[in-house]
Amino acid sequence: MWTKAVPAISLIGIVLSLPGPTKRYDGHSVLQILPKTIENVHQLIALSQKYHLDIWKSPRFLNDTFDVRVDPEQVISFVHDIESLGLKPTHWIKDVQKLIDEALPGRSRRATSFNIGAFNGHNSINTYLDSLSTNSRVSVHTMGHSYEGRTIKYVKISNNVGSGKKAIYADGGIHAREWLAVSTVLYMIDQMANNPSNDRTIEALLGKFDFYFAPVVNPDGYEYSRSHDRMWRKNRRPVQHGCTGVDLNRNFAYHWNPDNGGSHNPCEEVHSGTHAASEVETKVLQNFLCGNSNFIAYLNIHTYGQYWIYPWGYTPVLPADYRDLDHLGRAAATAIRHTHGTTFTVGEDTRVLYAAAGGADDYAKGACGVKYSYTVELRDTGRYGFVPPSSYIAPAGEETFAGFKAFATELVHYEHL
Ligand code: 0X9
Ligand code: ZN
Repeated sequence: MWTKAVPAISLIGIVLSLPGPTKRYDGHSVLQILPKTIENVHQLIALSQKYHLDIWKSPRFLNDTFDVRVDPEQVISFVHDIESLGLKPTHWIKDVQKLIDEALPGRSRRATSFNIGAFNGHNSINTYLDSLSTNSRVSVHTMGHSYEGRTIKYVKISNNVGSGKKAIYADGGIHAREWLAVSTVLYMIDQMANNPSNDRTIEALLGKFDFYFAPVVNPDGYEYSRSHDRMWRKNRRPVQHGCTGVDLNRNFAYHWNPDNGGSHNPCEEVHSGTHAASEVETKVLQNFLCGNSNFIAYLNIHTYGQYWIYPWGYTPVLPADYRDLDHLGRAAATAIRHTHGTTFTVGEDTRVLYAAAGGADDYAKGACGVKYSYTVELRDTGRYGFVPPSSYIAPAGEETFAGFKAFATELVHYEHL
C-alpha cells in the first residue's frame, strides 16, 4: 500500500527521484471553445458526454469558454463534430503530459524535510502538521479516516486568549487533482501559525477568531493522483466493477440530487454516490462542519477559474442573506487583485458557475448554519488549469492569504465582532 516502511536514517540527505503518476496523458489536448448560443452550450456538453470527455470548465455565460480534455484518438472526430456546429476550437493546452512532467520537480522529493513551496505527499503533510504541535498556538487533531484508512488531520490555530470565539475553517483537496488547493491551505497554516513577517493583521485576527485548517480532506484521491493518475478527481471507493470513486463535492446531504449537476453513473467524474453522504470522507467532513457551533465562516478551496462564490449550488435562488456573503467575497477579491493582479469573480455558485447539488458549501450553510460559506476556485483561468507548475505555489498562497485576511478583517467589522 501507500505506506512503505523505509528507515528514515538511510534517507538523510538523499534526494529521492520520485516517478510521476503512472497513467500518461501524452498527446492529450485541452480544447477551448467559445459557444455562440445557449444551444451551443448544451450541444458541447452533450458531445463531451458522447465522447466521455473530461470537462475542465463549463461556460457560465455566452461569452465564456468551454474547456475540455480530449485524447489524441478522439480529437479529429470531436473537432469535426464541433466544427459542424459552426464553432472553432483552439488547442489551448497542446500536451497535458508535458505540463504534468514540468510540474514534477515541484513535488517534494526530500524525504527528510518539508518544503512548503512544493507539492507534498499526504504522509509528509501529516508529519508536518504533527510537527506544528510544538507551537503553542497550534493543536493538531484527527477529523477522521478515509476509505483506505488514511488519517484526515486538521489544525486549530488560536492565541488561546478568551473563550468561545467565532471560528473560521478552510479546507483543501476535496478534489484529488487540485493540488494547488492543498499547497495553499498549507501556506495559510504556516502564515497563521508562525506569522513569519510579523504581520499585525494576523495578530489582530487571532484576537478575534480561532482558525481551523484541513489541507487534505480527500487523501486517498490525492495520493492516487500523485502516484497513478494526475487527473483523478473523486475519492477511491470501488463503487461498481471497473468504476471507482464518488465526487465528494456532489455527495453532501443537503438537497443531494445526482440529476442536478451530478450523476448516478459511478463511471462518471461527477458521480454523486448511491445516496446522500454515502462516503466516509463526506460523513467525516459533515460531522466536523456541524460539530462546532462557533464556525461562522467556511472556505472550501478548489482549483481552477478564479471564483469566490457562495451558495446555493443546488438552485439559482439566492439565500436571503446573499448581500452579506457577496460583500465579504468582494473584500477578498479586491485584496487578491491588489496582490498579483489576479481577478476573481464573486457571486452565487449556480449563477456564476453552474448548478451542482450536494456540495460542501451548501451543506455548511444549509445544514450546519455556517453563515459565510464559500467555494474558492484558485488561479488560473485555464492556461495550466488543473496542472499548475510549482512556480504557482507561492503566488497562489500569497494572493489567497491576502484575500483570506481581508475577508476575516471585514467580517470583524461587518458583524461587529
Ligand atoms: O464542480 C465543483 O465541484 C466545483 N468546481 S471544480 O472545478 N473545482 O470541480 C464547484 C462547486 C461549487 N459549489 C457547488 N456547486 N455547491
Ligand atoms: Zn474542485
